[in-house]
Amino acid sequence: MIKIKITQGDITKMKADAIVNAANNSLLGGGGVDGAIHAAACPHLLEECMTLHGCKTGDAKITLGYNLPAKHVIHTVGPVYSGDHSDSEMLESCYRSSLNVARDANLHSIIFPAISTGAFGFPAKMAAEIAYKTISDWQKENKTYQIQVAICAYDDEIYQLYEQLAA
Ligand code: AR6
Repeated sequence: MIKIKITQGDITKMKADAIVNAANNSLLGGGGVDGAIHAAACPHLLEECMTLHGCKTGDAKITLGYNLPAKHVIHTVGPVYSGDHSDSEMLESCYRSSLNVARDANLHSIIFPAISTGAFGFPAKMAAEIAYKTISDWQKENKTYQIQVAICAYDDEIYQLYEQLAA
């Protein structure tokens, strides 16, 4: 059965096999959820990120979680919203790549923030629909792989959008 858990709050406090970071191409930290994850994890996260040599938009790379309650961080890079059709494809690719990385690492729970909806300016409603649909499609394509997937809203607007999609 397809199931996506909806949560709200600070992803850095959440326990899972992996939380996803909405990073930038350098993977060397920034503001928003990226800054919060690096601050909570300890400097060893940055050291490990330096060995990864960045990440392309739409791709995902995994590290350990260090001091976070989550065992791993899957770093993905969302598109900077421009209004072009490729923005949606890139956002879809972030969710898909992160889930593939989690499966390939044999992880069984993952929590996503609302990638690209902060500093990168992706409209929240469109981003929520892409997140929900891409995760659902992936779950259908990977029926035999057991993984709990949660989407984490930070603010009320995105939380309401997720609730409406799940209804
Ligand atoms: N827990 C959960 N969600 C959060 C948290 C948190 N602690 N903090 C913010 N959010 P953003 P982006 C939500 O800007 O748009 C960084 O500088 C936030 O409300 O973190 O992908 C990177 O280094 C929003 O809904 O990521 C990049 O340069 C969502 O997380 C750039 O920002 C994403 O907002 C990436 O921009």
